[in-house]
Amino acid sequence: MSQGTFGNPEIVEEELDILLIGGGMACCGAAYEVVRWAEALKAETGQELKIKLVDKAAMDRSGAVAQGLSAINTYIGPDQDPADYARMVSNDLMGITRDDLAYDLGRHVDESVHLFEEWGLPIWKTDGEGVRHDGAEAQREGLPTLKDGGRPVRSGKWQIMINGESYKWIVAEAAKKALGLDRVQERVFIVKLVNDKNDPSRIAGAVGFSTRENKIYVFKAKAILLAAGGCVNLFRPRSVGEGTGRAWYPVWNAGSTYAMAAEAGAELTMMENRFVPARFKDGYGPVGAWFLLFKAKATNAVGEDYMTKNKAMLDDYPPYGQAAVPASCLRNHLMLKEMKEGRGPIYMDTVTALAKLAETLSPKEVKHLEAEAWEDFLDMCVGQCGIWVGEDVDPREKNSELMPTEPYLLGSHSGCCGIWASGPTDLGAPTASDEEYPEVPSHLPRGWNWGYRSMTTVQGLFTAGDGVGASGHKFSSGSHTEGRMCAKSMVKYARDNKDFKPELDTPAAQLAEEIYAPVRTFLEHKDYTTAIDVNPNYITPKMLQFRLQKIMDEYVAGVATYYTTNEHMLGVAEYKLGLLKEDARKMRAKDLHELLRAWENYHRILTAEAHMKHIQFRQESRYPGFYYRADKNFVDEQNWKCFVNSIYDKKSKQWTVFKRKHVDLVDKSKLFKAAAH
Ligand code: SFD
Ligand code: AMP
Repeated sequence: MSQGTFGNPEIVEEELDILLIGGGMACCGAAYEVVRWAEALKAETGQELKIKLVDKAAMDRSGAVAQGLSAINTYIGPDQDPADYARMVSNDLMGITRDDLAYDLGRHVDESVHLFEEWGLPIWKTDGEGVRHDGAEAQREGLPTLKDGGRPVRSGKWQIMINGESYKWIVAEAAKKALGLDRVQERVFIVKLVNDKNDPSRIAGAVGFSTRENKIYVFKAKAILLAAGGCVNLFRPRSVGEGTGRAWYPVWNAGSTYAMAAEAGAELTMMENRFVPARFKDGYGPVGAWFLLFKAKATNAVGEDYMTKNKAMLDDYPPYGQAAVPASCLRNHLMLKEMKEGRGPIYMDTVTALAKLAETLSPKEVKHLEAEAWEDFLDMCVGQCGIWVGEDVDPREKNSELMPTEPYLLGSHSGCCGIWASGPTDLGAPTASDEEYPEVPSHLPRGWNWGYRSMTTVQGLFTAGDGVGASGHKFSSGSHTEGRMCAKSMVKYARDNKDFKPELDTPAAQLAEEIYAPVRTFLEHKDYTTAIDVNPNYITPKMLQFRLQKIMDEYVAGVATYYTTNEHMLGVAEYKLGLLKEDARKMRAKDLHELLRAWENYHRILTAEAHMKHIQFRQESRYPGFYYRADKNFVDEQNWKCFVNSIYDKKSKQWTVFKRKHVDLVDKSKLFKAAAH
């Protein structure tokens, strides 16, 4: 076999049954679970499945959990109901979520958390006397595991505290151990999915390249799980210049999930949604533990609690404003009023919170608490510690600034954009007639299930975690759970389609040429100038990314306009994105790293376009605090309490955007009866 050179890569072709794209929480869940179902299938029928996982990075530290986390944000526990969870998800996302998906997740997620603990993840515990122990101490003292009735330390209603610096290592280790290293291939970036030659509504494979060797990979597979995370850096980040590279969600989540699914013809949903987290300024440090565990309040510059002061603003958004816990976007909405009217900076009042806690705690406990505050950052956002050290912040003496960040697109955290996915069979009615499925309650909506849990509208293509739209608040544990669900249904799909032989709709050599186009562009033109970055024949991926970020920031409701846009600005964005797409074909790649950057940008552009189109289509401002359509600055329950979905046609390069009916499966009135104001 030839070795391949930069200009002439080796093409490696492989035939599989199941391909997992990504090595994050979702794919780790799938990798662990798939083996169990595949072995059962083999024992039952003798059918042996060829399975592979490819990750563009190294699984131990890839994806959003790379740096670690200090809380698992979704753990239901014995005292709560999955329906309560579905209610919370709906409320936080302004009423438009799929209750079937959230409920299903809620009833399975704890199993993933129990597995994490079994694999060694230290989980904080409350002992019989009500004393809190951090995870390491709880392990040392032999406190019972969650599975055996151990009580976690809740930072909030749904969140539990962990010692999570090595969270991803632990989860990846279990995934690799289950799958076996020969079925894991790291540092392979998947560029596109390939549809079946004989049936374009089916998936047949995926192509990518090695980020270390001159190799192109062409995979054929019956079933593919696409779980490559959300999308970061499509907007100009607040951190530029000396801060470039810092972001809240991982910069290596480049929209691959949404772009590749769209190009394969999968229906997307709620791509207008975004998440704008309020974070500790500059370091993007997490706030959840401060708000929920330490009971801190956020204030404006003169110490006023804007959630209390501006409470009446919530009345503009019935019924969501009346919920006991206002949605994340509404919390931002109240904060932004202070910033826009010149009463910034906004502060997290750490001083008062810690002083209050000290009133009831012993000095030893206070010391421990202080260590916890640092550890919250050390576990998942080390850069924030650098800022506290650099700026001489002692949280007992000095409050820290909060800031709403640039927008992020994701479906697993406090956002719900993503792919339209098939729900559970026993909750959402199948598309077939009621007579065929008499056991399925018929009051549930049709069209939310088409046979295989988590399959997209492209046959054989599955998604999980950030990929699944119209749900959200799954977080790390829920994404892992969705991956496990996918594994089970993919094995079923592979069994049901045993004789299907995928055929790629494009020859491997042509696909390879497409992937290496930025390399060709570079090699052809590099000698035209003496400065490698200055050349009229190509654009560097870095410059192209700046252009994308500028368009999105200034016209599609980025930080430049306090998250505000309108029909006219969106029109300009549409035009400029069109030009950018043309120029994207001239991206160069001077090495494999730039080839990665080039294709990441390509994925970002398509994701950005979907985001823009959906905002353009939805004639209201559903998420005040995340974005405002100044020309439609209201929530219109009558006409827009519906999903906005879209399909991209890769041939014509056109989007079709349309409404899908929304139905509440879980009674939401409970949320509002409990309203505190
Ligand atoms: O503080 C390709 N998250 C939190 N979850 C919690 O449970 N608790 C928390 O405390 C959380 N917080 C938090 C969180 C994330 C981040 C970044 C911070 C803080 C700073 C959220 C979870 O991490 C998140 O929900 C899940 O990780 C989502 O899982 P998944 O599998 O959907 O995405 P991933 O883990 O990012 O993995 C993506 C994988 O895809 C690979 N990849 N591979 C091949 N080809 C391509 N083209 C690819 N593109 C990407 C990646 O390498 C990766 O392996 S807090 O805010 O609340
Ligand atoms: P964060 O650190 O902001 O990502 O938050 C972690 C978890 O706490 C998520 O489940 C958030 O939805 C939740 N959370 C954060 N801040 C608040 C708040 N002020 N009120 C209620 N829930 C919050």
